[in-house]
Amino acid sequence: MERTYVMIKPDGVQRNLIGQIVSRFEQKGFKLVAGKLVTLSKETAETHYGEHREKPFFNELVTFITSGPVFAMVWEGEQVVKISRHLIGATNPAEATPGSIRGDYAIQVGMNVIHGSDSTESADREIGIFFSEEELSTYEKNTNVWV
Ligand code: RTP
Ligand code: MG
Repeated sequence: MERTYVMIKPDGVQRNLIGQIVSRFEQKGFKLVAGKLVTLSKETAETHYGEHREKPFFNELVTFITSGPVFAMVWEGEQVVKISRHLIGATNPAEATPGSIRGDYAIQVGMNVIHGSDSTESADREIGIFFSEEELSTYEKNTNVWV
């Protein structure tokens, strides 16, 4: 089953958006495979955003993403990479559709609340940066048993 890496950025954590964002992924029907609150080192941030190393906003991006804890997650489901990008919305919140996470919660491109992998290859790479194999849970959901 396909997996993606999703990360609530420091602005989203500070603004108490973890619960609402997790809820959107749960309600969509995806399965949470891993999640943790973690503060990124400069090295981890530079590795994660390595593709942007030459961009003018790179230093600003690394400074921002290391400025406080992020909530790192792995979500699983059919077409989860593509569908998560739709849930998240356009990179620039000014262009993000209302109803998307960035469209509803963000204003600035530099503080756009959430990250989601842009391809299955990126997802595999990013999951490997943030989680060990033991941290990824494999389980079935059977709601009838619990209530
Ligand atoms: P992300 O990787 O964080 O999920 O965002 P994305 O795929 O939608 O966008 P990407 O092109 O990968 O850019 C990574 C992050 O860099 C910041 N950015 N700033 N100042 C700028 O023009 C600019 N452009 C991009 C954004 O915070 C973006 O999420
Ligand atoms: Mg990206």
